[in-house]
Amino acid sequence: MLNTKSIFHTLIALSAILVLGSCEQRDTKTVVQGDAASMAYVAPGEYDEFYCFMSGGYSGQVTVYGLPSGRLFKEIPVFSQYPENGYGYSEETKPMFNTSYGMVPWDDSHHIELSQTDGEFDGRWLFVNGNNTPRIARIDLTTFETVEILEIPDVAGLHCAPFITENSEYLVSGTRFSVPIPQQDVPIDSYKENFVGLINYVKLDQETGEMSLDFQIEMPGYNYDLARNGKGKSHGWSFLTTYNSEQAHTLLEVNASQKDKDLLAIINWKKAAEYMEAGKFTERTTSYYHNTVDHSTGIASSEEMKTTRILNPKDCPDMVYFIPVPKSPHGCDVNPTGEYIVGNGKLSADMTVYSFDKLMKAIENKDFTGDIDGIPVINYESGVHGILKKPGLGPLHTEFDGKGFAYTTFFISSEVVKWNVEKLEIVDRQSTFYSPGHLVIPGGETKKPYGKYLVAMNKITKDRFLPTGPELCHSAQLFDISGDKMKLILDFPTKAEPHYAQAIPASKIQPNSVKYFKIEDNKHPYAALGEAKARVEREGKDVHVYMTAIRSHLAPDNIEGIKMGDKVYFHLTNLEQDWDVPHGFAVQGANNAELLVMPGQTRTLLWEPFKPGVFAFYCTDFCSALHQEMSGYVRVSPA
Ligand code: CUK
Ligand code: CUA
Repeated sequence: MLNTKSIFHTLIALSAILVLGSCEQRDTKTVVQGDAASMAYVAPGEYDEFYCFMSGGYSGQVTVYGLPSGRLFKEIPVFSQYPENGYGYSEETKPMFNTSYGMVPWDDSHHIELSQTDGEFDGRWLFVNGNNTPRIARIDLTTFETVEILEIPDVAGLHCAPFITENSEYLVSGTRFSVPIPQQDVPIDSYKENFVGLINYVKLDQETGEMSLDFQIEMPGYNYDLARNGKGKSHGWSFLTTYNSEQAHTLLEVNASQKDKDLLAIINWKKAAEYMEAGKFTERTTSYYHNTVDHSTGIASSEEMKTTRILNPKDCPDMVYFIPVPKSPHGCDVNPTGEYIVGNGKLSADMTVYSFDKLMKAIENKDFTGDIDGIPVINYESGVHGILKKPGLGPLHTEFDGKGFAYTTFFISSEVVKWNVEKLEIVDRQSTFYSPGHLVIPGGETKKPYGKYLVAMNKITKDRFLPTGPELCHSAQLFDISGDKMKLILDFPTKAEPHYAQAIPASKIQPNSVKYFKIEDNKHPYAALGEAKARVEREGKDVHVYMTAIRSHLAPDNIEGIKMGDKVYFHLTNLEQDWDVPHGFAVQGANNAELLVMPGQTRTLLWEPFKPGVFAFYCTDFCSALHQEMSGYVRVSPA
């Protein structure tokens, strides 16, 4: 029998071969079926059937695609500045980046999560994590704008986030890296004594979707990787994969993968909520920011929060459990009925499927093999439904089609495998090009998957598209899964590196999409709600230009009286009340880029004159036949 180390080295060697050598072009002509083009074809003027939201990975943003066409509709800026629409440059949006670490205008986003009602997507909000500087953002799906960002305190790498419960009660997240809490200057090799893991429960306001950090559960210093919440019968429970149960602090000699098994954490969050009610928490002083956009003004502002509430499993019995999971698990996915939990061990040759009923029985019978820091460890055999033997190499993520099948990506062997969850039988496998990470089936993580399509998001692109220098777009591949066999029907490029994605029927979003903001609802303090109100007001060194834009002029268009040392605030209100008529604004030498203003909205550009003279400004969005005439001058005189 191979020992674990040699299995590990074999896997590493295999992956090295794949990465370095064997991404040779495979003949996909035999894979793509004759009618593939018509299956992915959406005729001019027709709409796609699904919206597909993809995380942006290291871009920190979210992108919106249509399925089955694979057409890119929009990039929604979330954690990073975005020149296309001025997000993070305008005075209204800058506060979105405030954190307890200062202003952080670039992050890494991995997982998106659509809001749910009764275990199905409801099309109201989209949540996404900020991985590096731990945060969760909320996007309003009527406007496709980021409207809220909540920092999560005392964690490092909020990778395991944000996973929603079936009625959008909570978003669950876990720290990827355990760290000293509170942060302090300690030797790194004091990891075992000083480093702590936290699992965070963010409560959602059921009406507004607004997030608040309800409580954090103190956990052993492991790495918490991915989570899913139960549904149906398992509603009320969270499941999280962990790795590095060795608590190693250096990966030299693959410290973190010595053990044969890591642990799956199982949390009864309803019980946790009861402990909160009963006051079983301790309050800790900390600092984190909550940034929200005021609905009536469109202005973001930040509030610093100073305390957090901690539940410790030692004081709260029957709240947290562990069960062994094959080594270095990554994905953790719950099937539509809520009965099966799939743990994907990246470095294990097999996949373990847990049974919720069996787990509950084991807990009831106290079928434990011991405990870790007061957290009972469930006997592995008692919780397992079965093992899917040798399905492929490097299983990462699993989604479901609602017909009893699971689909798992295999990073190392570059394929998607379809298997029967109940019977643990493999029924189909198809190559992907190359090395898929996550995959998405519309509704594939909900109680009622829509099935039909599967998108594999590949980590390696190599030769799939025309080369664009060293930086290649990432590659997504669309499969038709309506039949017994998966059919590859389309390759399409993606922006940055999508990790997870979710897809929802267009009918759940399209009817609610806002076409413009109503001018009478605009309560921005510097709005000019009509061209007659356009004016310039001076307050000491601050000059406020109340500017309006409507096809086809900017008012005022000649501005004088500005002196060196002034700060000029151009508050541009777009007076249009029609769909698809933004106006742009750019002023020469602006130290702060440009603006793009949606109909009915006000946006502000801060401009600090750099030398005396007369400088041009103009609209940047070709808005009418007189667009080129939409311009003006600002005169700057010596102080
Ligand atoms: S992760 Cu990237 S492939 Cu950040 Cu969910 Cu698995
Ligand atoms: Cu407004 Cu061009």
